[in-house]
Amino acid sequence: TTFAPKRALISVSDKSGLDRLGRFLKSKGVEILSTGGTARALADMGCDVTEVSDHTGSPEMMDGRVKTLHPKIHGGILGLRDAESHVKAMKDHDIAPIDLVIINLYPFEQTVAAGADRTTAIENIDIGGPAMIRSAAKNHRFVAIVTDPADYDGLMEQWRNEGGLTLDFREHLAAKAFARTGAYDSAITAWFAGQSDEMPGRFAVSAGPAQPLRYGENPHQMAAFYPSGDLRPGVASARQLQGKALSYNNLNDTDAAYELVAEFDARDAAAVAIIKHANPCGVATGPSVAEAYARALACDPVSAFGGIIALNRPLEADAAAKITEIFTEVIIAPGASEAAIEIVAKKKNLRLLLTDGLPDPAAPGLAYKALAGGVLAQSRDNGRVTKSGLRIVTKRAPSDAEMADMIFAFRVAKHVKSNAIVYVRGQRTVGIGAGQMSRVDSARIAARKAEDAREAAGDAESWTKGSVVASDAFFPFADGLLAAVEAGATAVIQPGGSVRDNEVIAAADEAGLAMAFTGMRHFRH
Ligand code: 93A
Repeated sequence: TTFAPKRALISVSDKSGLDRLGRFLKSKGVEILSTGGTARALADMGCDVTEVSDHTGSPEMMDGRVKTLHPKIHGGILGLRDAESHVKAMKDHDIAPIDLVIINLYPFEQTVAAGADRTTAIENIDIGGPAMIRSAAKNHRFVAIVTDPADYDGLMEQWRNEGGLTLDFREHLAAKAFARTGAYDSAITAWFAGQSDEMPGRFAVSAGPAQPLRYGENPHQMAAFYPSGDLRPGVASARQLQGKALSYNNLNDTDAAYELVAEFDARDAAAVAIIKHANPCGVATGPSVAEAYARALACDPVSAFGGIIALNRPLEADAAAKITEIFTEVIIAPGASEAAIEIVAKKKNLRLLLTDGLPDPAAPGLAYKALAGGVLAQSRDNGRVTKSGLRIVTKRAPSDAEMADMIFAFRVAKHVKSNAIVYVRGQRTVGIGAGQMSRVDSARIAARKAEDAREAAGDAESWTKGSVVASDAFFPFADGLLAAVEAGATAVIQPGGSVRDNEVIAAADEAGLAMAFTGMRHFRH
C-alpha cells in the first residue's frame, strides 16, 4: 500500500517551502501540474512544470475563479485505481491519474483579519482548492494530500526512508485535510455572522433557521435563537398560546424553570418552580398545582414578581387564578385545561407555553458557553441523586422526612447558580442562597431569605428550624455547616470530598445532625 507518487498537482497560495519540495519532486522524476502563480514560482526555481490549463486544454478563466474545476483534474484525483469501470473511464476520457496533491488555500482568514472590504473577502473564498483537497482526501487509498507546508519535511523524509508514502501517513494527511476545509468553512461562516446586523439564517451548530430575537440580554445586544434539532419537550418545542414573543431572557429563564421542575415526578406530586434571573426563588410540591404554587410563592414572594413559572402537571383553573394575581412573565406546563386557558387569556401579556410532556432530566445532550476565541462544550448535567446513591456519614441517620427533603433540596441545588445553598422543609424551599463567591455568604443569604419569608408569612417560628440544607459542592470548612446549624437545620446533603471532611463530619456529629454525601457535585455557572 506504500507507493511513490508519479504525478503531482501543486496549487498553493502560501509558497513557503515550495523550492525544496519542488527540487525533491524533480529528483524523484515526478511530473508536476500546477496553476498559474504556483507554476511560475516553480519554473523560476528551475522545475519543469505543466500548467493545469495545458493539461486540461481549458484555460484559467474568470480571474482564476475557474482553473482546476475540470474532470481531467477531479477525475485524475478521484478515480479508483482498482475499479475496472473507473480505470476505463479514465482511459476513455484521457484522464491521467494524479497521486499527490499539494494545496493550501486562498488566505481567507488572514484577509479578513487584515480588515479587507467585503468584495476582497469574498474573492478570497477558495472554491477549487477545497474541492481538490476533499477529492484527494476522500481517495487517500490512492492519493496523498498535503495541506500544510509544515508537512513537506515529513513527506520527503518518509519517501526517502520508505521509498514512498504509507497508507498510515496518507490517512493522517486526509484527516488533517478535512479538518482544514472544515475550519476554513467555519471561518467563512463566522465572517458572514459578523457582517450583518441581522444574524445569519444558519449557524454551524444550528439544525434550522435562526429565530431572530428583539435583542439579547440587554437592548444594545443583538440576538437569535438557534434550534438544535433536539425535539425533547422544552421551551424550544413548546406551543405558545398567547402573549408577546419570548425575549432572550424569557427563553433562558423558561428553560431553567422547566428543566428544574422536571426533576420532580408528576406521578408523586404536583411541583412548581418560580424562576428569576435563571435562579429559582421558590420550588415546592403539593397535592395540587395550586397548592404547590402557593407553597413555592411563599419562599420569596417579593422576588417572584415578574417571574417565570414552570409546572410538572397541566395548569388547572384554580392555579391559573392564583398565578394571575401577581405579574408573571411566562407559564410553561405540560398542558392546560380549557378553563385555565380562559383565565390566562385575560392577562394579554402573559405568555402561556404548553408542551406534550416534561423534559427528561437524565437525557444526554451538550451545553455550550462562548468565551473569547472559542466555545466551551460539555455534556449537560444530567446527574441525579437517588436515595440508594447517598452515603450517610454521621452517627445519626436521617429520618424518612429528612431523607425526602434532602433529595428534594439537592435536586433544586443542581439548578441554582454556584455557590448554592438551599434550605428545604416539607418538600418546599424556604431559603435559597445563589451565585455567591463564598459558600458562607450563600449560606447566610439563604438563612436571611428564610427569615424574610417567615416574616412575610407572619409566622412566629423560624422556617429553617427543622429544615435540611443542601450544598452544591462540599463544605471546605466546618463554618458553612455551623451557619446552617445555627439557622436550625437538622440534616445536611452535600457531595463530600473535602480534605477536611473529617472536621466537617465531627462538627455535624457534635451538633446531632444527620449528613449524607452524594459523591456528585452540581456546579452551575
Ligand atoms: O478561484 S478558485 O476557487 N478556483 C479554482 O478553480 C482553483 N484552483 C485552485 N481557486 C483555486 N485554486 C487556489 O488557487 C488554490 O487553492 C491555491 O490557493 C491558489 C493557487 O493559485 P496560483 O497557483 O495561481 O497562485
